[in-house]
Amino acid sequence: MSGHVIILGGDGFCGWPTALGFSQAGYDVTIVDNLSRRKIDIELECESLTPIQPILRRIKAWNKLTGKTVDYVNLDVAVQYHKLLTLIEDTRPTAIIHFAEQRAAPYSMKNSFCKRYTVNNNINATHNVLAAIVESGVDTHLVHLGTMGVYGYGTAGMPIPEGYLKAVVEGAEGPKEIEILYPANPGSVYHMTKTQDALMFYYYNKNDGLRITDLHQGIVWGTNTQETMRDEALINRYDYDGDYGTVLNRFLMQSVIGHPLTVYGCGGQTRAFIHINDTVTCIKMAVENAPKRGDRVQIFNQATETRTVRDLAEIVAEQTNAEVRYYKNPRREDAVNQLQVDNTKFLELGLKPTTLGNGLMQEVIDVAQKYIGRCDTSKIITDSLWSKEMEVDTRGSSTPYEE
Ligand code: NAD
Ligand code: USQ
Repeated sequence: MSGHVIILGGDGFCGWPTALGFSQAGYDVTIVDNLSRRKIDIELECESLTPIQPILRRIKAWNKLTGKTVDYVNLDVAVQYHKLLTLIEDTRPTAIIHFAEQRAAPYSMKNSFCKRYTVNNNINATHNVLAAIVESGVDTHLVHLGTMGVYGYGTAGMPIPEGYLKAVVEGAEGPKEIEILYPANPGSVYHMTKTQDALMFYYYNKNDGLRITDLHQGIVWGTNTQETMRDEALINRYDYDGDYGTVLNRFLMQSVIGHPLTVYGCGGQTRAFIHINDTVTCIKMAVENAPKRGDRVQIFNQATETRTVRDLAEIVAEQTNAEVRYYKNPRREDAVNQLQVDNTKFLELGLKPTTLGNGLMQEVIDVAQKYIGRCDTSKIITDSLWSKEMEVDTRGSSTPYEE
């Protein structure tokens, strides 16, 4: 395996282990990141539970350990178009992996500044990459991290297909089968930007023949991969706060510090999950199975299992004796939904899913235990609300809110 990959957002939670995974596999890697996520830590007065090192120190530690070089370019993909274009022209990458977006749904709903920042950043970043690939003339493969949330989590009565939906429409000459992009149904401003990304991919693929893979990823859990575990200076980010912490990693950290598990509503929300190891594996599979020129946008569902939030809380409580509490849901979402996800494409490529039953929850608990002194408990309860009428619930209840 060889070639050059540019990793946009390579300093982030998914991007950093992906960068090391590709470097380990023999690729030349260039990380692009404007460190905006680290700046949001300062804005929110909250840090990763794990002590992540500055980007150049991380890269130096990797080089010292392995002899491998990873390049780093600080640029804002949403703003510094010409710097991005020059980088693509100079490096002529095999693939560009695009993680460089504001990814927290609660942060995107916090206030109008955060809504506008999320839209400006995410949509301009994606459009700049597309326009720069066209202008450069480089035949590269764009691999984008999208989200399961583009589909909504509606009870479709069938597994959510991989991007495209077969539909029967009433034509002039009777019923006709067509295939359309699965209808977009975003649940936050953040998720809305991902549905816009999908349209931009559709257009640039149709108009310019760009080769694009959109990975509709579920909620990522875990912290470390084989590579980030090799030295403390390589440790990955662990978000636990009410904006950036995702549900399973939050529950695991809460169980360690003795905070009740913060189930929103009745916990009947079903979501799709994937372990960070599988994120890296899937992205490698996507890069190595690029669409050919002329193929439509390739869409994979990048998730390995679905669970309700209540199930997750029960599993964590059973393993750790944590208390489960129910909080008024700060989000506007269905109290209960079913969700089945078709992930045949990655399974056919050989993915062996890491599920909750594989014992890796203990590894996350161990990481949380090690760094628990860094936790600011005042950041656990979210104050990001989906609408003005909602209230922050700091106390919770021992019984679920109505379904
Ligand atoms: P993250 O916030 O940890 O990483 C994103 C990185 O991109 C950060 O390092 C940030 O500084 C950088 N960035 C953001 N905007 C940029 C810009 N304009 N220019 C340059 N760099 C920029 O997020 P993550 O958890 O690693 O998520 C990465 C991608 O995967 C996101 O697009 C997200 O939507 C998607 N995703 C994440 C999850 C998850 O559970 N974490 C699940 C599904 C999809
Ligand atoms: N939830 C709780 N308690 C908590 C935190 C969350 O009950 O303490 C619930 C939420 O209400 C929601 C579910 O858990 O129903 C998932 O929330 P989350 O914060 O773990 O995940 P989400 O907001 O959906 O976003 C995350 C990533 C995002 C990615 C998305 C994939 O931050 O970048 O796109 O997962 S997906 O959910 O499949 O759309």
